Amino acid sequence: MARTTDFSTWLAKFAADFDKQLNVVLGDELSHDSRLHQAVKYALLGKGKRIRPALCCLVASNGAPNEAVMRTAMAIEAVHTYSLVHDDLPAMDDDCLRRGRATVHVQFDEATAILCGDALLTYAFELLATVDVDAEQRIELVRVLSQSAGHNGMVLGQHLDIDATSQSISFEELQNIHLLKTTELIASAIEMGSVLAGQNTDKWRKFGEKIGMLFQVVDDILDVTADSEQLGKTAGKDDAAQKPTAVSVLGLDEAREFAAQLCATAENGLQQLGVESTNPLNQLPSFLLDRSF
Ligand code: GRG
Repeated sequence: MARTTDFSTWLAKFAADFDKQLNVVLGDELSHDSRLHQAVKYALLGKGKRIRPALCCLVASNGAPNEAVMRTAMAIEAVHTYSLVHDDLPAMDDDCLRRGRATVHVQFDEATAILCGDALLTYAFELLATVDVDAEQRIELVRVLSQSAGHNGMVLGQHLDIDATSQSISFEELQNIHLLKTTELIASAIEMGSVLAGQNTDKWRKFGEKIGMLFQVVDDILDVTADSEQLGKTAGKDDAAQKPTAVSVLGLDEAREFAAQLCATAENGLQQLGVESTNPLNQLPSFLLDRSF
């Protein structure tokens, strides 16, 4: 438990630094006096956990990012935030609460929320295009992020997730949805960190897949065990919307056991990657397993 608290402290500090730098960049690059720019800033500067940018920075630079790493991390967060804005729309999950406040279509309007998501997605690639690294690395960053977010990644996962609503699906089918909808982007944040660090991207990607799965299984558990205030989003939503989840398919106890197994596998993966003992990444799996928000 003490190790989890340490990581929480580290993540809170990282998120505060990240938000500060993001605020400056958005002030420079999204300065049009329009509802669209207001909506993008509202969505991006909401109180997110910043897990994905943190993972990129931890792998790229032991958590002490330079400007190129930070810009890459912002691009990943922009894609993630777009997915949340669009997922909350009436045509998808139809939610009114996100990051502890009104969703973008409730705060602004539906057309602005759609355009806000579009702007965030394209802005992510504008950010990446101007990351100050070798051209080959920059192209690799674009490849990894576009593949994980797109038609063979998160968007496909969202489509399959919508199709699976009210259906009875197998654990394997559920895992495939989780892999696409959630894990792809988390694993890519880790892989992009390894691209920036010039390390073996395949090994990091494999570790990222365990972390992404662990994140989603715990998300499914929290949906039934935590309340909306803790989560900053509507709790109990999966059950109400008849979404298949790790809990609905496996049951709560087995889902917890599965999460614990994923945590152990991820910890083992970290040892094999030879991560420095001072890197907070060592505490990440147990933090994700024990998180309550
Ligand atoms: C609309 C293309 C498109 C995709 C949507 C993100 C998503 C895919 C759906 C949201 C519902 C959901 C359960 C997604 C799984 C990923 C997930 C748990 C997202 C929430 O991530 P957190 O908890 O959010 O890191 P914060 O707000 O902390 O950044």
